[in-house]
Order: sequence, then structure tokens, then C-alpha cells
Amino acid sequence: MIDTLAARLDEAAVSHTAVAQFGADAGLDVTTAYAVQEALVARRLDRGEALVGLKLGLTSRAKMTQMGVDEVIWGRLTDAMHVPDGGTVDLSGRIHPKVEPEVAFLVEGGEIAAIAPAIELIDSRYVDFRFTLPEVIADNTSASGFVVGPWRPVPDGVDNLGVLLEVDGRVAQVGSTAAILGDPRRALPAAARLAGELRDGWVLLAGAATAAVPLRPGAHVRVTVEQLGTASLRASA
Ligand code: 0L1
Ligand code: MG
Repeated sequence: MIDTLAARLDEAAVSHTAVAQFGADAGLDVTTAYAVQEALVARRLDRGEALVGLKLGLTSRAKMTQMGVDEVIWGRLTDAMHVPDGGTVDLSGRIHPKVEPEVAFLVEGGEIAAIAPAIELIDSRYVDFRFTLPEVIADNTSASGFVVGPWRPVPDGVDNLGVLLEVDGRVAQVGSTAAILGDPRRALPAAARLAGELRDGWVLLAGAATAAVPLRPGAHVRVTVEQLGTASLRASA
């Protein structure tokens, strides 16, 4: 069952065609869902992609309440998901992408070595972006892409930095890093506990500071995090 579900999600991503939710008959629980995620990402690694980090999801109280859970979830990042800062995201390779403003950490020796403003691109492989908690875990927590702005040393106190998400120069979302686990630095112990490993040089996406917004063709997206700077991307036409 694990391989069958992983194959279905992989096919959806590769063909850019959403799949129906698995439904109660699949009997997916959280433990099995992480096994599906591992099998799903293994297919990407078999095609030559490399693991470059981890992401946390459902890190805000609002998203946890929405999903009826009290624990964050995690997913895997590969090099093929990386979009250079200021680069273009090819929308023909996506289903119904959204962007959300995040904070990224660079991990060295099990510690946070640097911090950067970031954009996560999420793109559920399920129809209408609808899923249960196990279903979204199996789908690698909707991970599809990420942009990391310039790295810098972690300033004192990153627990309440202003965050701005602009689309085509207009403010789309305003928030605070406080929405990320109360303090985004909590992402490190959470990721170590949940994923069991954090390799040197890995990127850790700590979570979203605001709700996600749909990524439309041709849109220019810029995220600004107070004291950290900006990260940006453009969507293909
Ligand atoms: O990164 C995230 O917080 C997304 C987690 C999965 C839920 C979603 O796709 O909105
Ligand atoms: Mg996210």
C-alpha cells in the first residue's frame, strides 16, 4: 500500500495533474503517511535529486487549529526544489502553487549557523488543495519549491520580526515571525526530534509567518523579513 500511494502522488507531481484524496478506505495513519513520504521522496532521489534539507509545516497556531492538530509536521527538500533568489518558477511544472513567507536556517554541527528570509512554494498534489493530516504528510507536506535570500548571522531576538509578502509590488500578507512556533528558532529542536537527523549544510525551512497566497502566471513575489532582508521569485507567464 505504501508504494502504491507513493506512486500515485509521484505520478501527480510528474504529470502536473491532481489526484483524488485517498479517502478513509486507504486507512492511512500518521506513521504510515511518513513511510509513504519517504517512498515518495526516494523516487525523486532515484531520478538523481539530492536531499538538501527539511521543512516544517503547520507551525502556526492558526494552521494547527484549522487541521485540528497540536503537532507540527515535516517534509523533505531536494535540490530540484531550489529556486535561486530572484529566479523564475516554471508554472508548467506545477498544479496549483501557492507561496508563503518563511524563515530559513542553515544547519552546521546540529546548530543554527545562519538565517535568511525565504519563500516556500507549496503545491498540493490533491484536487482542490484538500487533504487530511495523514494525506498531506504523505504528500511531503505539499513541498514544491523554495527560495532562500542572503544568509546572515542570527541577530539577537528573531521571535517577533515583521514579515511582508508582496505580489507585483502590492502588499498581500503582513505577519510576524512570532507566528512560527512562537519563535522560529524552535524549528531546530522540533526538526531534530521529528526527523531524527539534520545534516551539515542542510537548509531548514522553519514555517510560514502568514497564510499562503496563490502564485499566478507572471507574478513577482517578494518577501521581506525585518532585519533579515528580502527573497524574491517570478512565476513564468
Ligand atoms: O508548509 C506548510 O505549512 C504546508 C503544510 C501543508 C499544508 C498546506 O499545504 O497548506
Ligand atoms: Mg511552509
